[in-house]
Amino acid sequence: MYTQAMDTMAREGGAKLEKVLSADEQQLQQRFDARIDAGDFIEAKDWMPDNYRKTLLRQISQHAHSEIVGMLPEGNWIGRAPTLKRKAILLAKVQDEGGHGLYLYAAAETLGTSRDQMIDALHSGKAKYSSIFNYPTLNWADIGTIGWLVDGAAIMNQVPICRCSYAPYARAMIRICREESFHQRQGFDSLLVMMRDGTDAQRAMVQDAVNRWWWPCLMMFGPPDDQSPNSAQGMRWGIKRVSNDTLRQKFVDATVEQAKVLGVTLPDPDLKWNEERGQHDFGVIDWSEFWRVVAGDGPNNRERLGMRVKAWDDGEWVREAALAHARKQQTKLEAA
Ligand code: BYC
Repeated sequence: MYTQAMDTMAREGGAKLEKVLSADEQQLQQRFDARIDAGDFIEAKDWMPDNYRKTLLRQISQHAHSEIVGMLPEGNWIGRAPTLKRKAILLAKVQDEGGHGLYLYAAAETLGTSRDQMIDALHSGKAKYSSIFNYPTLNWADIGTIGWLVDGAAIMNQVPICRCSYAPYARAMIRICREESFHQRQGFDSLLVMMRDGTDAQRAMVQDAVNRWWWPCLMMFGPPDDQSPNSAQGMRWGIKRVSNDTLRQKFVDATVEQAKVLGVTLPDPDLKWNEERGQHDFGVIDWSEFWRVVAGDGPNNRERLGMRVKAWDDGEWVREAALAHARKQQTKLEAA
């Protein structure tokens, strides 16, 4: 049975009360559970339990916010890209991230929340976005490293979401993953050029960027499974298909091989192949840093949110102009 655990309501006094479902609701719930069991996709018009809707809204809106805030650390390097080719690639990538945010806001809107509500939650600091975007981009090698490691981690996490039980989210993810794959490759290619054809100083820049981004990238997958409050229910509902720890391990195993090709060292003395497990062992992640960043106290949280709010305020005239244009078109249509 799915959904039982979250379909309980807490009484004010603390005792739990089972939400009483009407006979019709019980039937709908059973049909929903059977569809999830059978691996069916749920569409926006289908009945769904309130907590399934809430969980999806939480995850999809956070994901959308991550794409939008994720434009900032790379966006500030567009004007400083070393060549025209790299500038064009970076422009396209940052634009893609904006597009991903919009597909995802649209997917979240199908669940009944307006885009304005979601954006208000982001700007007021109530909504989360990925911890990774609260770290600074100090030099050009950071941009390649974001593509290689951050987008690499994102793909690892996002490919299973293409099979998420909520169809509008799954459909959005198929398009997003295709583009993320290009993002990862361009990052790897940019670092490979620096490592193979660059100067010693450029190679040192790459190593320094990898040293700074490696651990925060491992944190992107979320807390360990036994400390992840949302995982069990998310997995039972088919929202999450693969656990945080499994994805993290897969990312480590894939990345070790790529690091060898690049000729960089991953900054973890405990990273080594474990013959028995057929996987790499790796060092202990500093989860206190992760929770600090998630709570708003990372190196760049305030700057990112401040920039985001400023971009929104500065863009007000564009939104007004677009609305005025749409109204004009509508009046013309009605008059024709
Ligand atoms: N950062 O119970 P858990 C990108 C929160 S963007 C911040 O495991 P869940 C890209 C979590 O929300 C990549 N918070 O949660 C863009 C929860 O708090 P709430 C973004 C995190 O949902 C531009 C609490 O910790 N990708 O690709 O089962 C340029 C407990 O966690 C993080 C997505 O959003 C974190 N890293 O699993 C380049 C993918 N991790 O909500 C690249 C979609 C956990 O209860 N999201 N928390 O207050 C997911 O797959 C899942 O939501 C997560 C977390 C795996 C992230």
